[in-house]
Amino acid sequence: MAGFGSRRLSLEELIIKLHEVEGVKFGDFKLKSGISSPVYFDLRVIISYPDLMIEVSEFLWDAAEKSGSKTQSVCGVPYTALPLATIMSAKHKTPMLIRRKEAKDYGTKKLIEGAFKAGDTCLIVEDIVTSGTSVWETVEALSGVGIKVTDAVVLLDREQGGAERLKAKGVNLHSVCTLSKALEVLQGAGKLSTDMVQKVQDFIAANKFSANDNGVPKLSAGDGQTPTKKAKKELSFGERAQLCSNAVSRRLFEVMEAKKSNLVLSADLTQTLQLLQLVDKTGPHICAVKTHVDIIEDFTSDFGARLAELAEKHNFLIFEDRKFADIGHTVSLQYEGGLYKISDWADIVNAHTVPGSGVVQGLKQVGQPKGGACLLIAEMSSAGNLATPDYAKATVKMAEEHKDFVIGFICQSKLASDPAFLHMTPGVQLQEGKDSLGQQYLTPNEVIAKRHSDIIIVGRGITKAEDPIAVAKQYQEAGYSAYLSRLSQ
Ligand code: 5BU
Repeated sequence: MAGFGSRRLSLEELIIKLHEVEGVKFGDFKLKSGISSPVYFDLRVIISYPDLMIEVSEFLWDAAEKSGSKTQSVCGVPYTALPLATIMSAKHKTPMLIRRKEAKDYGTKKLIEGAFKAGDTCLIVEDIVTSGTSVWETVEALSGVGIKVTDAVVLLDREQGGAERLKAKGVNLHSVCTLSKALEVLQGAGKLSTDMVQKVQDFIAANKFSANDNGVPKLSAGDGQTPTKKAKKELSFGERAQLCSNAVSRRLFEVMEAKKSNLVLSADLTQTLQLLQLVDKTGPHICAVKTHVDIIEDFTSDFGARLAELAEKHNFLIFEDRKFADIGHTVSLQYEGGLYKISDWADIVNAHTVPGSGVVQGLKQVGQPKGGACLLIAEMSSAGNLATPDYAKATVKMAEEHKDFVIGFICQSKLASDPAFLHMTPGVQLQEGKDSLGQQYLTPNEVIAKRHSDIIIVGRGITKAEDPIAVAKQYQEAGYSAYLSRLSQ
């Protein structure tokens, strides 16, 4: 294989070659965001030049090595960097991981392909960094399954603040080349006028990304060549998705935004067929279904798979309301095994915090490698419950200490300020009231607009309705419009 392993190009020659194949272009380009840029990078073209790809991969490997970072695996940010990471992996006998981007594959719960275990380290490989968003999304996907990422390597850093933003999140970015260096080389080689160099420098200076107040970068989605807008006071679900370091919470926020639903159906039915039929019919209106698998009288081992099929069909998540409440060892067995094998099919479970943080550690050990996540029960809806404000406060602290696995709370109002945490509230009906066994109901508007929770959990309000589909739609609209009214305040 020509050029494999034997470096022929200097960095200067590499830059000129990339310019020749139009991997970098100068002129007047309209970016996806609508703004005009004098410089445009499209490194996808290098797959047509195998020798150049090998050169680029070797430069990337060297940059990582020079930084002294040690890693057990490499993972390319999809898609341009995938072949680059593949070459690095093969040439340097370092295992590779692949991050799946397609949402529809979520149902299989395999967001990361390859052999790994929690605690493994991985080096991220990327072609260009602007805001750092794409690198960060890959870090999140990896950390969601327990893989540690401290370093990323990039061919070209556009010097628009991406490196600083990633640094603030604990990721060191090592670049083969900066945009300034590329300009300098191309100008020196007579490929670029002084005028154009100035134009590009002005553009970059005017379009820098900056870390937000608490030092955490506010990363925007999109083509990565667009600067973020100023942070709003109340973030939307879509914006909060970008701040999640856990893949499950990110996905739930994305589903809520896409389906305009912050309704969780509590499908408390005791017959499988009846339950699945209700979920299928109300599926378009919900962001998640909540189950109590131990109330199902005719449970069979394909229950989880059948529910997961509906989850994929209607794009919602599955939450098993198991309320784990024992020592870590016991809950890990309850979560993974027994009749129900909850960890095989539930995206989300929940736990009482009365046993202490061992309950979270036990669940995390089982759930994290499978892409599961957990909510902590901070408050309850039932009359006379013993969850005091201090208990709720201690629960928030426990969640903060396990942010890689705990994604939020079951509560009666917003408890934590971190926008990545989800707040879900049961005990909701269209009218306030109570049942005969201590359940207490608040309205969607009270819960979402006044108490600033994010999600309403509704059971009998829907399951006992004459027309559950129409009523589910009503709850969806009530919950989401309360959220929109809060956003516009
Ligand atoms: P309902 O039919 O909307 O009352 O059902 C509420 C559901 O939420 C039901 O499955 C309860 O087990 C669950 N729940 C609750 O009602 N209150 C709580 O504090 C917690 C869970 Br935690």
